Amino acid sequence: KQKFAEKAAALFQENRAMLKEHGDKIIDQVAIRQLYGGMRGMKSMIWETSELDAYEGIRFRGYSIRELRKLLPKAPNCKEPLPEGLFWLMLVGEIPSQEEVNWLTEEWKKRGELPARTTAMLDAMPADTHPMTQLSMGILSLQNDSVFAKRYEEGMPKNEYWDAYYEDSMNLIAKLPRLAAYIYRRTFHNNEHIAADPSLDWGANFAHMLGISEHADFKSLMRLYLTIHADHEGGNASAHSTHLVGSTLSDPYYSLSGGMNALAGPLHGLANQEVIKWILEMVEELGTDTPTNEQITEYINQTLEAGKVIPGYGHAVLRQPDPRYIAQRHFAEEYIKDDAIVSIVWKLFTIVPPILQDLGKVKNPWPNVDAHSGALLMHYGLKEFSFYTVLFGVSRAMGVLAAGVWSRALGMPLERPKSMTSKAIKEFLKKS
Ligand code: FAM
Repeated sequence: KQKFAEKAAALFQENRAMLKEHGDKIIDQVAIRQLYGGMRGMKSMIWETSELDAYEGIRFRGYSIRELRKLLPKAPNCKEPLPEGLFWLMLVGEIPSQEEVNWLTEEWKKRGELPARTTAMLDAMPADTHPMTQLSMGILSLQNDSVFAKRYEEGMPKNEYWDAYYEDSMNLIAKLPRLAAYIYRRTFHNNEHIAADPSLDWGANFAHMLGISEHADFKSLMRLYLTIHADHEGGNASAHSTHLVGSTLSDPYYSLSGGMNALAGPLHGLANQEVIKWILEMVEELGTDTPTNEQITEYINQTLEAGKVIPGYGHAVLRQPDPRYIAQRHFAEEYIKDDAIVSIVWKLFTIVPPILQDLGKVKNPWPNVDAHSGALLMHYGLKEFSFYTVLFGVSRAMGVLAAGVWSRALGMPLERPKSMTSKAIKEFLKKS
């Protein structure tokens, strides 16, 4: 917190001076197409924690996923990074030492308990409530304890916003694995729960509480998964929703719940459930888990002819295979290369892109993060794919909340862009 405070105060002053001198410089232009086209590519916000390059993919504070898998501190006997380290990096801007990450692990353990009202509320919901609905509501049920909301009500001055936002974010991230594991066990395992193991780090403890496999490799997978899904710069729907809600000075609970509602859409985070559902339906329809290239091609064409998208392929910004896909592929190559579903995922990598390219309209024919994740989870026994987006959400919380702390520290105002009507566009065109 102290390290963050020093860095944030310095950047706040720097930005003030920079804006005084350069605030009126034009950094981008807006075409009418972008107003109708989901604001693609429009530079419109500040996001400190990560930046996306269309060809290289995501970089967290300048580090690629490949570099982070080497550089971030690790748990004993595990090759994958501890996600706690990525949170530290996003917040503080420096690769943490092992001691610093251990401190964060311990801190989240202390803050991890769920209040009884949250589990009581979840227990009162029909078991077939989608896990993402349960996650969003579970997060909101924690809002009673918001430090930010309480201190705001008591008259907190602006220069303390970040401090209260930080406390809430730390509390919320600490609780998310327990909340998510509770949702999983109540929905799919007769409401039989597994207590947290105080000897484990954040990601491994999550894996343990899910109760699927005590295999060390599954814990490694969870650490990798929670690291690579954390952030994808500010414009993606879950990040931008969290950012927008937070800009009204709603506290982190309201903000993250909003972000999770955006993640729950099939064009965004829900794509991970859609991918595996689509693959399993293919296996069932063809009656084999070793389909030929011709059979897969036929199935892809059927999907497209039905007017549907191929889940896990395409991206609003990326124009190359997603490095988050590649990281998961490397994991699969090392640990589970003979898995039948993984083999289908790899075949799709060669078959889907030329087909999408031939459509002539798809800007990125390559796989995104969601094309691979389900096959890995299935292998270790996490087969209930309607839960997959919750895993994405637990990870995404780290990025969007770290960014939220920065937004409060930098004094970001209420977000309020300008909208236009089609009539106004016509009038503009008449005049131009
Ligand atoms: N399969 C079939 N058609 C696709 C496609 C795909 N995978 N990806 C794009 N297209 C179509 C798209 O529907 C649009 O068609 P229309 O003009 O007829 O509406 C056209 O190609 C141009 O789209 P684009 O400019 O290439 O993509 P967008 O920036 O509009 O959309 C995605 C990006 C991700 C929504 C889109 O590629 C898609 O629907 N992919 C499948 C769903 C998916 O995997 N989402 C997860 C994205 C992931 F990274 C995440 O957020 N977790």
